[in-house]
Amino acid sequence: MRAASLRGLLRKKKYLIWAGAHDALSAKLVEEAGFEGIWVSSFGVSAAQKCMPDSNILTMTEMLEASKDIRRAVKIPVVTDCDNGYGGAMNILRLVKEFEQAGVAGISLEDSSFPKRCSLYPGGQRELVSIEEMSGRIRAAKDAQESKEFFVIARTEAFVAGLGLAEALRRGEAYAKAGADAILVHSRGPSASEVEAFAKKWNEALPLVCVPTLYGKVSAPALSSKGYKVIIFANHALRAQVKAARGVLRTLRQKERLASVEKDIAKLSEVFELVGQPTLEAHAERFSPKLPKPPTAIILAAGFEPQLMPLIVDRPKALLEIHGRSILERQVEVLRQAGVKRIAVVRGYQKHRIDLPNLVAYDNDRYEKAYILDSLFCAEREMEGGFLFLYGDVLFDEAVLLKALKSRADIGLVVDRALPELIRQHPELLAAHADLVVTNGRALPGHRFVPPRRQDRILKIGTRVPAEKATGEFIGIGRFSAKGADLLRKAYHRARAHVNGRIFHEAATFSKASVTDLVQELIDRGQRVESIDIYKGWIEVNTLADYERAWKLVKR
Ligand code: SPV
Ligand code: MG
Repeated sequence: MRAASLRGLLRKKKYLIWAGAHDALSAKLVEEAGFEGIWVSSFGVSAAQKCMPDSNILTMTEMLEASKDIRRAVKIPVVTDCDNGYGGAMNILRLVKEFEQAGVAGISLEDSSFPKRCSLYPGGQRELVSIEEMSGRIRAAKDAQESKEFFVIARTEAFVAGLGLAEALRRGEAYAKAGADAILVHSRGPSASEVEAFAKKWNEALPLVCVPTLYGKVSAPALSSKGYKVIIFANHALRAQVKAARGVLRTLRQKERLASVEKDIAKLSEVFELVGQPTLEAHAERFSPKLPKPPTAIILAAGFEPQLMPLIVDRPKALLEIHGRSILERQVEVLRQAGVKRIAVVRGYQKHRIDLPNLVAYDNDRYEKAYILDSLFCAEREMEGGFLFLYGDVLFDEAVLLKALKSRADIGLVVDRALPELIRQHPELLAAHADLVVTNGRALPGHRFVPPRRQDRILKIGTRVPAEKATGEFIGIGRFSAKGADLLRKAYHRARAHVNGRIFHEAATFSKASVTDLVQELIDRGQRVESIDIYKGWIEVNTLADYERAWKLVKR
């Protein structure tokens, strides 16, 4: 297909200009600049990919791999410079099959003997193979191709070897007779006179190709007017790269500051665009499973709790250790196990003690005056897109967390529905400050509990909910969807602006408010707040007795 389009272009256009590429990215730039074809230069690939001289050191397969990468990156025809065919006619039989199958539009074969020297290298004797041998190479190439479109350029190095015009013509004519599709006449300049003289005497119908590297003054239209159909600028992307990279790297080394080179380098977005990053995103959107993004967890660990003195004389409550690991460490471990990637901690009292790796820290430096709701809003930035919050003193089973993470509620609070049973059996265990809730449904008294299929709504929440009316206890974990987070934030800022010094639900002032006060505000305004039901599986550490109990209950 590419070979056909190469032939189509040759028919359609007065002349074609190809540019050399040494890898997929440079090929992309060649295409972007509007050239009609890619020349996979042996000089370029040797230099750029292996930093080696162009002297038959690279193998056929290395040039093939480079050509495949390049072909994949562009739509325009790709023609590979296959030097002298890497051996004899037998090698060329294989070579053509490989390149044709790789989707390369054509190849070029030159009449230098093995090992060749790059035509541009100064000095040195150039040895050419006999006309017969080169003709055999061409016949082998034409015989091996499967499609009639595959394009074989025969290149003579007669001028480069100092053999003169007559020999160059003799060779060109013989190669035409052997079946070549075009003749590349190479010359080391310094002017275009050799290639012009050749074209003047050229009587065959075959198109002529030239590579004007060392006779750079002449323009492509001028060469075309002399009879050249394809003009190849073989190594200019490579040389531009060397000069630009060398300059930038030297400056960078000297100045040790990125700003010194910013103007001389491509923008990141340019590179993103070139390698198809926007397509990648579109593909991810189409083909990758849409996994819900785990929410950020915000752990509230700012407060100072005098009832825990002197236990917390040198650390915040969240750092109390139980069997060698702090509450915070245990929380983080369970969160990570449940797939939560981003964890923020709001610190306050003894904040410098909280220094766990991979946690994002926020500080409530006014923790003595601004309580837990303000602490939560220190991490307001983390709420975007939905979040989970945890009080810094709860220890819980992984199942509890998984339930919170699975909840589809816009606003859901984890509620222990074993409460009525607890009150009935051990009223002394109910903490004085417990956040009790009233839901629209109630757990049936008894030993077992199955959460309702449709989650109950929370109607009342707070420490002043009478125990006999309560149907559950809020455990200090809440889940907000993106929308829920939005609602919460709006409610917070609205209340903050308006409440100002007056009581706010159970709080004497807004800055003393708890998260539950704001949740009650949302409920009162008609917002649905769901109860994420659990049945036991958690404890809190709020008193010395709690702490003692935790040592007995929590596994080592
Ligand atoms: C190449 O680009 O590898 C060529 C052209 O063969 S030249 O380097 O001029 O020989
Ligand atoms: Mg070459």
